[in-house]
Amino acid sequence: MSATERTYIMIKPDGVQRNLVGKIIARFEERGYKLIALKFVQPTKEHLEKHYADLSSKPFFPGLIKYMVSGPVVAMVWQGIDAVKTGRAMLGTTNPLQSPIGSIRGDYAISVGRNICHGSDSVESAEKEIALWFPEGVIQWTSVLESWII
Ligand code: RTP
Repeated sequence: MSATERTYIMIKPDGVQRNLVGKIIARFEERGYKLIALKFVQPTKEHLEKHYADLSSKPFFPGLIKYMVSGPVVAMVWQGIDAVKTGRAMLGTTNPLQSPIGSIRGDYAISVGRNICHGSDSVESAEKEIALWFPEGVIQWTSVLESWII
């Protein structure tokens, strides 16, 4: 387990349109994760087909792409201990109806086809997804908070 583990978290179009961006970001900040990168993106169909390539044979794939292309998403990288696994736990299960109360999907969603957020499912997936969504790289920065506290 590494303190520099990174995960890719994305607020899907329904999360943006339901004004849940601030609440979702707050959960990661409050849990103790460090925001590494964030941007608002209107993804193309081709980009989403790459992101969801593993699901291309699933019957829900065309509907998934249509949903994901329907509006802008918030693309983020979060860093901290066990970021991938804990990030997924914070999101909840794929189907919000089975997602525990207290998880993002369990608190804010009821439909598998409109489940608000995405989180990488492994460290390897996170690396691929971060490269796909942030080909420009991320800003390297260090907190100088301690020097502000006098
Ligand atoms: P995500 O990749 O979006 O974080 O979701 P996940 O790992 O929890 O679930 P995955 O199986 O990778 O499915 C990706 C997204 O496809 C939609 N989906 N629809 N209609 C259906 O039965 C169905 N199943 C999955 C969801 O939006 C899911 O998040």
